[in-house]
Amino acid sequence: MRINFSAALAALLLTLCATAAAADEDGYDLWLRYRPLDRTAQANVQSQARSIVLPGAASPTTQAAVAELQRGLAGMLGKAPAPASRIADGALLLATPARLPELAAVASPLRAELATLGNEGYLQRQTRVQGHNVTLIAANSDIGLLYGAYAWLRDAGTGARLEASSAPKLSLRLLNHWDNLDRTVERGYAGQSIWDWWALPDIKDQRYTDYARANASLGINGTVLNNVNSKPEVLTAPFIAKAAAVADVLRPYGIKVYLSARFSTPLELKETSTADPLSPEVRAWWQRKADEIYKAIPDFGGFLVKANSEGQPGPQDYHRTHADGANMLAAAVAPHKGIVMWRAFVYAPKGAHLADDRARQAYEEFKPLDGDFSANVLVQVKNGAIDFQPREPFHPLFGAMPKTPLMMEFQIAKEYLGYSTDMAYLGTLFEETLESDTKTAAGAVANTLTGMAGVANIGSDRNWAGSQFDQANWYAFGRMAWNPQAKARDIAAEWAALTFGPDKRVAPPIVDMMMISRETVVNYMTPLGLHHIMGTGHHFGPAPWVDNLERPDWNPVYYHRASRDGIGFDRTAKGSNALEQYAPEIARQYADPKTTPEQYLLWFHHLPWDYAMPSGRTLWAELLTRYDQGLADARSLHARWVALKPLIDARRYTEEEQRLTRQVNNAILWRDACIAYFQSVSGLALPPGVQAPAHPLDYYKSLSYPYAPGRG
Ligand code: GCV
Repeated sequence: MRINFSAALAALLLTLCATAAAADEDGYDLWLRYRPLDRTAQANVQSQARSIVLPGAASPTTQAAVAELQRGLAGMLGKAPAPASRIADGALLLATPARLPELAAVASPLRAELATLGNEGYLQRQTRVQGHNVTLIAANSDIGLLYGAYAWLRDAGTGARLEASSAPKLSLRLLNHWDNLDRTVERGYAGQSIWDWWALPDIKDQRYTDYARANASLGINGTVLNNVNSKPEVLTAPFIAKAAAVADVLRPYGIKVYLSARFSTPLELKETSTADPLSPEVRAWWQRKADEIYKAIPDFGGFLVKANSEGQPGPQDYHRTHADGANMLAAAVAPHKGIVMWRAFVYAPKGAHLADDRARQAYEEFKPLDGDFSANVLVQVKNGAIDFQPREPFHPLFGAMPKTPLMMEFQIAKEYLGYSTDMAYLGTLFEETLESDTKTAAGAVANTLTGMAGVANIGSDRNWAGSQFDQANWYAFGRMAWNPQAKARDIAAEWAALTFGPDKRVAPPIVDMMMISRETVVNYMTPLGLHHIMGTGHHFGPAPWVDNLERPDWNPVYYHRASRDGIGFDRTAKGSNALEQYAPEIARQYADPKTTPEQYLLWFHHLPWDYAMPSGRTLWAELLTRYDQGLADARSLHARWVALKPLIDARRYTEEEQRLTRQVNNAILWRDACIAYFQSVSGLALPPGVQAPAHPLDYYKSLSYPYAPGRG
């Protein structure tokens, strides 16, 4: 027998490569995996980074940049260049005008370009410096260099062309942790809080540094450490020391620490006799407290406040306005250049007169205060007027408060979208909201945004986010906070290549899965503009029948209003008229069901079951079609993943396969329970071909989940 040795060797190498590519991963490295590149890419990257040169003295931030470049190059090339002090051909040169005076020279062609990039932007260029061909990462500050280093590594890892230059479009790019001091996480589905308050300040987990690296790689520049449902203790000396220890770790990475403040803190700590924001005693207390915090954390970002909402205390308890409350805190932090982010997520307190429509309340309370807030106050507004639903039209406050800086708040944790079990890539949700302004001449969203906040999905799970695919939501939030005009598909492509490798057989099909995943969830949970029909309290699973909670607006029946005559919430002039809160162009368009986008139909209209849909089906038949579509797409997500099995490491493959199987079951549950319920209300037969629910309605009503995760 003749053996073809070269063919055998090639086959062996292929097998070895496939095995190496499929080595198990646990997801801890996130998108900063830095796995070996193929030889062509290696040669290309190596030619740009034969040495790493940083003129001038190192700072903690440049040390982080150089260390990350070395880590990345060691992973991708197998060997990292040592830092060098001399510029030579092939150097990767990190420079600011202060570090390399020729960048500041009038004759420098880069001077004008750098001037447009602000403090945090960066540019990358193949150029000649001091007679040598170099790859230059230039910025106006060390933090710009760090961002530039991460961008260069991202491009190297995905094979992307170097971005010429980039600067953040929003100045505040924050994570909001809903983490409690006992390490539980409200609406957290990824284990305990990463902040080990008990062990701090002495023990600073390595995870804090890796958290800082991951966030800096996206350009996130602030983090609120604790839950908006805050406790007074977080502002006592021991906790200030703990927060200071975290701040020390995050500082080199350009991330400021903020705290959620409970409005009644001084009163509850028994250090004042009231929490009235106009009381001199209270104002003096907050001033002293701010001074104390800034002594420990000189670059403390400021306070996030949830007031007069869901039982939280606030200025209205003293017949003061949100502006009175926010401005009192703002005065305390202003001397230190701190800010206050005052949340607009409010709805009528218990016992008070309930607005006809909960969706109206934030606008009603805040719009009249436009112009009353101090300069260092931002009003933080959820993306939609109800509460992080699988789909909501954008919040009418965007565009309505021209004199007030607004921050948009998204929820990265998927409280209403199947936790960390169901795959739902939120890039498409963020994009849909952020591009809303292109649909209205009044320019609703982008014009008024000055920052973005994302309720974090991070926890102590090894993979950080509860599932591999939930990492993509953290990633997409960060990339869109840097550039709200970025496209969800581009971001998914970047993430998939960094997370699963650039193999064309892997990343593109994963991107296609991600891009349909959130619509899939919308279809099997709340199609056609339905909303808030989830289980009570935990918000898991369907419960459209719930009608007995103490507040009307906690009940799903309040939101879907289904009866014999039809379904949907009439928010036109005939109903709650929440539409009047939108720009006139939007209000006009959405006033007529024929011109309302189908995805918002039942959000704004109550329509008869036989209403004729553009598809030619009745509304009833369309609703059933959407539920079936959701289930079919959930099955398709699973099948597509199974097809990728040979190309994905066994550990991550199995983790996701189990989740997608469960997602199919969740989709069946949602579809069947909602169809059973809406049929019981409409009294209509299922059209031929539509499969009847597996169980009678009472079965679905009997299901309960007392131990569902995520409660605060
Ligand atoms: C932090 C929803 C959530 C609550 C959350 C609240 C908020 O109601 O269910 O858990 O509380 O939003 O955003 O303040």
